[in-house]
Amino acid sequence: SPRRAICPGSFDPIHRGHVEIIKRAAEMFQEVVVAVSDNPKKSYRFGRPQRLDLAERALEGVSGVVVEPLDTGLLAQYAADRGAVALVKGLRSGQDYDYELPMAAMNRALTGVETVFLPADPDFLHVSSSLVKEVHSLGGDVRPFVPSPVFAALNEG
Ligand code: COD
Repeated sequence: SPRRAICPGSFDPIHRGHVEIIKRAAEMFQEVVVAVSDNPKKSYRFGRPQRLDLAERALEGVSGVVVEPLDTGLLAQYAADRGAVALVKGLRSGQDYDYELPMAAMNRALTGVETVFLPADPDFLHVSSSLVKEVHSLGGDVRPFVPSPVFAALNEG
């Protein structure tokens, strides 16, 4: 059976830091599922269909990668249902690590799914969905940080 991994996230919107981590995961695993979450407690700039569509377009041509919705529910269960051996997360800082470590331990305790941490590429250490949205809304040029379909979507409204 294929060694499958999950790259979960809000992807609101997907940016180049995400794409870079997903491509590295695709080198390590036979199949990578990019799982676009929907948390009813979160308010998103882009609705889930658009976040899915932008992720698909940003990852076009990257082999071994599929984009799927992650419905409300346990990520660990979702991973187990798909037979995934690992979750892959990018780490930008010690703060990311402090946030991710208890979730990694909890997910492993729940279903045995491992979490693989990849250090963020230094070129994208400063890139996050929230900063992309803020900089763009204040008139800054975010083209270096996002795939072009995302730049177009940010300009649409
Ligand atoms: N470089 C490298 N990696 C990056 C960068 C960057 N510049 N920016 C972000 N990342 C990584 C993040 O570390 C993260 O791992 C991933 O990309 C996605 O980022 P976001 O911001 O789109 O996604 P989050 O952090 O909002 O995703 C949250 C999850 C969906 C993972 C989380 O809410 C979850 O696990 N939900 C399921 C509910 C559940 O099971 N809860 C119990 C958990 S124990």
